[in-house]
Amino acid sequence: MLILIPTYNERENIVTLLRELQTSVPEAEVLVLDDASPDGTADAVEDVSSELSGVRVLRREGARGLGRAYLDGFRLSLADDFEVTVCMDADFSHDPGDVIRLAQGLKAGADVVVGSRYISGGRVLNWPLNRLLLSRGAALYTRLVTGLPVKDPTGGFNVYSRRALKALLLDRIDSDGYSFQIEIKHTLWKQGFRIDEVPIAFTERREGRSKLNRGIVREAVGVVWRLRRFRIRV
Ligand SMILES: Nc1nc2c(ncn2[C@@H]2O[C@H](COP(=O)(O)OP(=O)(O)OP(=O)(O)O)[C@@H](O)[C@H]2O)c(=O)[nH]1
Ligand SMILES: [Mg+2]
Repeated sequence: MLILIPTYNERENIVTLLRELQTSVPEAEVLVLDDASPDGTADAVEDVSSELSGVRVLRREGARGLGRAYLDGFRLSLADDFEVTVCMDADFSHDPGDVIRLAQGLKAGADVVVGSRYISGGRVLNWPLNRLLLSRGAALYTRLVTGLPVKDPTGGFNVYSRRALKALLLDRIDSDGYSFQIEIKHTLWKQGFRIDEVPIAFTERREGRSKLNRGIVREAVGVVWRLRRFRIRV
């Protein structure tokens, strides 16, 4: 199992998270996908990697972006022959203790397991109302426009089978922010992969600052219409 963690200025969270992962999923390898964080996140990972086994950092250069970082991670996961690839945020919104439970969904026959805030048993803790409304609104909007039958399309705590990642990389993925999460799930759904949702409790980030901005939201608003056009054509 390979756990991919994209980071931008997560120095305050990443080392603690890596330690917790070592305890909860000792057999997993971890690849941190860092976009030249000015706060030295990549150096912090490198420092701790001598002490924790199976921890690496990819120092990305050039254009910054969550989607781009993940695509690099997917390519490396396939190149290294991992059967199971887990994606999670660095800020403790995603509980390291949930990784095993999510990964078990692949054993149950799914190709993609979505850690879901918006199915029965899922929860969001400590989010202001406006943030919750934005996220729930985005989920509803995506479903209405594209028909994607996933209750939490923007979530970033997901597990992919090797088969699904392979298919994904053959497709062209253009978006980057939240819409990247939507586009991946939409692409795999259109290709007929089985997507299961498993409830998670999502918590507001522990330390550091949010990278959510208007541009990311605007991108998502446009992307779902592009996905819909694609749906009508096929
Ligand atoms: N490599 C890379 N990682 C990023 C980039 N933007 C965000 N991230 C990471 O992606 C994950 C999700 O980003 P967040 O800023 O937590 O986004 P969010 O969860 O919607 O917002 P908050 O939790 O409120 O901060 C975190 O681990 C970030 O460090 C980026 O441009 N490049
Ligand atoms: Mg976050």
